[in-house]
Amino acid sequence: MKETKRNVQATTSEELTKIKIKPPTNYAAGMHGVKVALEHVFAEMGAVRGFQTLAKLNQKNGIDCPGCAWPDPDDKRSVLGEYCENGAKALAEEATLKRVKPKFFAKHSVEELSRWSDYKIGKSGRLTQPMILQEGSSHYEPIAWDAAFELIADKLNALQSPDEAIFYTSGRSSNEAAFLYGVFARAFGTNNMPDCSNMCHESSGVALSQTLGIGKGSVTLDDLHKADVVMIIGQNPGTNHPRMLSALQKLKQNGGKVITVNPLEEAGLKRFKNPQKVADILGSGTAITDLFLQVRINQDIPLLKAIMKKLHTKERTEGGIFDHDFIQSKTQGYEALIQDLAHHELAPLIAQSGISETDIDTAVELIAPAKKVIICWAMGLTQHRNGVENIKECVNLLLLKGSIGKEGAGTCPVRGHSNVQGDRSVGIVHKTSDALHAALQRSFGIDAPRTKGFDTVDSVIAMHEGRAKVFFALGGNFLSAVSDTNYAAEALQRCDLTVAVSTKLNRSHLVTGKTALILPTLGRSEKDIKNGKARFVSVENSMGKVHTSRGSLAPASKHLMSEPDIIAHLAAATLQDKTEVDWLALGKDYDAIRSKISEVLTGFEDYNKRVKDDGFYLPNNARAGDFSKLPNGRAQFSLCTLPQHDLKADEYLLMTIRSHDQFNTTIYGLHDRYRGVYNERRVLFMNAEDMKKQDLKQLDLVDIISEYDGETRIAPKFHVVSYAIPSQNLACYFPEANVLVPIRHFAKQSQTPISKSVRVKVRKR
Ligand SMILES: Nc1nc2c(c(=O)[nH]1)N[C@H]1C(S)=C(S)[C@@H](COP(=O)(O)OP(=O)(O)OC[C@H]3O[C@@H](n4cnc5c(=O)[nH]c(N)nc54)[C@H](O)[C@@H]3O)O[C@H]1N2
Ligand SMILES: Nc1nc2c(c(=O)[nH]1)N[C@H]1C(S)=C(S)[C@@H](COP(=O)(O)OP(=O)(O)OC[C@H]3O[C@@H](n4cnc5c(=O)[nH]c(N)nc54)[C@H](O)[C@@H]3O)O[C@H]1N2
Ligand code: SF4
Ligand SMILES: [Mo]
Repeated sequence: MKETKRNVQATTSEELTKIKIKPPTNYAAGMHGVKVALEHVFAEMGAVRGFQTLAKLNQKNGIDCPGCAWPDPDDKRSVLGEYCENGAKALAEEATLKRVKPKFFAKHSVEELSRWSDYKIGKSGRLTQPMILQEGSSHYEPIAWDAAFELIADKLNALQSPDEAIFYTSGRSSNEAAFLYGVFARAFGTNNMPDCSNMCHESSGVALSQTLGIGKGSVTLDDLHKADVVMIIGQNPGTNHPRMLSALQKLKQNGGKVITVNPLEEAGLKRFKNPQKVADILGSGTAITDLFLQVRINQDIPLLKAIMKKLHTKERTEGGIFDHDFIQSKTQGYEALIQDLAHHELAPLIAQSGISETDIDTAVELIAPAKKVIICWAMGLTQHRNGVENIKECVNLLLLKGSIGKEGAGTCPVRGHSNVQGDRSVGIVHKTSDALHAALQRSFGIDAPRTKGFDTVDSVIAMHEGRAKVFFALGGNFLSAVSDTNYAAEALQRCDLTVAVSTKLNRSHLVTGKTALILPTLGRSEKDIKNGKARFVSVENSMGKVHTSRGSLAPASKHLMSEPDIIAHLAAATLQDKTEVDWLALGKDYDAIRSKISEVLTGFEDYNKRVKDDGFYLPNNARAGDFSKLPNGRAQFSLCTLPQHDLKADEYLLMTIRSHDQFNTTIYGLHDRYRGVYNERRVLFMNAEDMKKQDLKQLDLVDIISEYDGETRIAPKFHVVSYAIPSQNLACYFPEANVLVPIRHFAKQSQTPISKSVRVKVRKR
């Protein structure tokens, strides 16, 4: 048997010598954004096919954008196009005309492919046929669908316990596929259902459930237009949720103010040139941020405490700042919060945040008179050891202002993957609640397991320790998305079988279990036809609205199966007559799946009718101002502790962030236009003074080193780029930097890896 050596991470990109640095831009979108979008679409999809498909993106009865989870307007949609540059790139990536056929796999060994950069791997094209990598083999070979399902069923049924299997989900699956998958995993007998949420907004879910009784945001798109003040903390919408800028533009036109809190002054939050407005294209666009607070990494809690302390002082002297009616009738813990604030001295809070007192005073002046406040956030708050408390501190401020449960106010955790919120709503969670247990029993005759399953961190450790042996992924790129790449690679390689249901090739297909399967599936943009009938799926956006998505392109290959069909076949092959469920019938008919969802889950009553009509909002108690399920029927104030990092003189906190040309581990291109970086991803953004201290010049090559629990992790060969970032703070891109993130370091309560505050040193090469 020939041993193959797989690269778990391509350490250099092909373009290493072509790096070019320009000053960061002052605005987002504009005609340049349109040009880049069209270049991607034309190159991958062809012009006519591209234009026709773009016209259907995010339109009613059209294709839900496969990019982020930003919502579409409820009423009118823009005829000029209801998408952004990165939505177009996401579509182009999926709807490419390039194909990865069996010939491709016969030509390139797995070992060879693993030496390609992530960019080159992703650009190979769409997967076309089920493929198997037999134990000891160097190349993938075609396998028939039935044989693939039989092999998976045999491996699953040979396990000593169902808990030796893991069923991962990435957030692009439809509600229909995700629901069936969750029912199958529980019928098989495990709650081991990690999902990308664990690495993403899990901290938001935990914090919001505990304080407001629902693990989702409370605002709608319309609220965002109507707020007095919107705070955007730890989020880069210009790149990751670009259509949010149109909403912020409307807010500004209505007289609302925007406060941005971020270690980087992201271009998209400076100015927005709406490509649909002639005046914007010709002129300088709309200024988005009124006040930029350049917080040090993970020092949001000291900043929020300083703001709340100053608001409280104003409340005592002037009055009318806090909403006492709301606080008295709807909340619990106000006195304790005020006492806690009194224990903190203002000066050290301000010093710790890294922001001047003048700027904090300006923030207080903006927030004090506001009656309607919204706080938006994303990974800049969730991916820290204190990720849950970061969000609880935001909730504290909103509760003081009575800004929950009324128009123009509330929480806005901005979700990542286009259906990550929906997957959670329909049962992708690593535990089974009492209500779900009872409903599954009633509707499917299934006795779901009661023990808590593995999340992503638990899964990696369990595979590494040999406690899990089969890893099945419904989408995603687990190896490159999770922390501690080398450890995760060892973990996956110890599995007997890894299976990936995927649209495109990625590194998780190359660093695998002893046997590996690729099951190619339809993308959102493709027609899903069964027995001559077109089927549609449904998804939930970041603001809790469930709606349809209908593909319109011819499938990338005639061998593709839809995700619900794949799950149905998996379940039928594995469970045979162990359940009464007619899995294959469900896989064929999504109306039947939706009827089951109506039976099992509250909020989805009459699903088929309501989703076909115009979509519907799921119930949201926080939006309704109903906290009756919380202790004493009240929203909860929380006492949050200050983050402690105690960095030594030569240590830094590193945040691993997204460039403008990627979608998570999918690399669309090698530029990060707004930040002025071209042709290279291995860059390390560093403060100029810190560079001087370390005797580093622009574009010097360095290794980044993290040391945790006596173990050293190294990310080699990064170019230093001088950037306006606070001292002792650094930034670079993931997935390249994931080798540095220690698997056992994650947020308390949510277990979200500390991807935004990794303690590192920098060594010149
Ligand atoms: N084009 C594109 N769109 C995407 C994605 C993509 O990769 N590409 N990914 C999708 C997914 S799954 C997600 S979850 C979202 C992610 O969306 P974001 O959370 O916007 O993505 P990140 O690049 O991780 O950026 C986090 C931002 O937080 C800031 N930040 C980091 N640490 C801190 C901190 O301690 N405090 C504060 N206040 N700010 C901090 C960073 O400077 C950066 O601006 O985007 C989704 N949309
Ligand atoms: N260091 C660091 N690590 C991070 C983060 C960070 O900020 N820093 N962010 C984290 C976050 S927020 C997230 S959400 C995770 C993302 O983790 P994942 O969701 O696992 O990763 P993606 O890169 O989004 O997955 C891309 C792959 O999904 C497959 N795919 C695309 N569309 C479809 C589809 O329609 N169906 C199926 N079946 N497959 C499809 C393609 O094969 C593609 O290669 O990464 C996390 N990792
Ligand atoms: S904002 Fe998000 S959902 Fe909307 S078009 Fe852009 S990528 Fe797609
Ligand atoms: Mo995410």
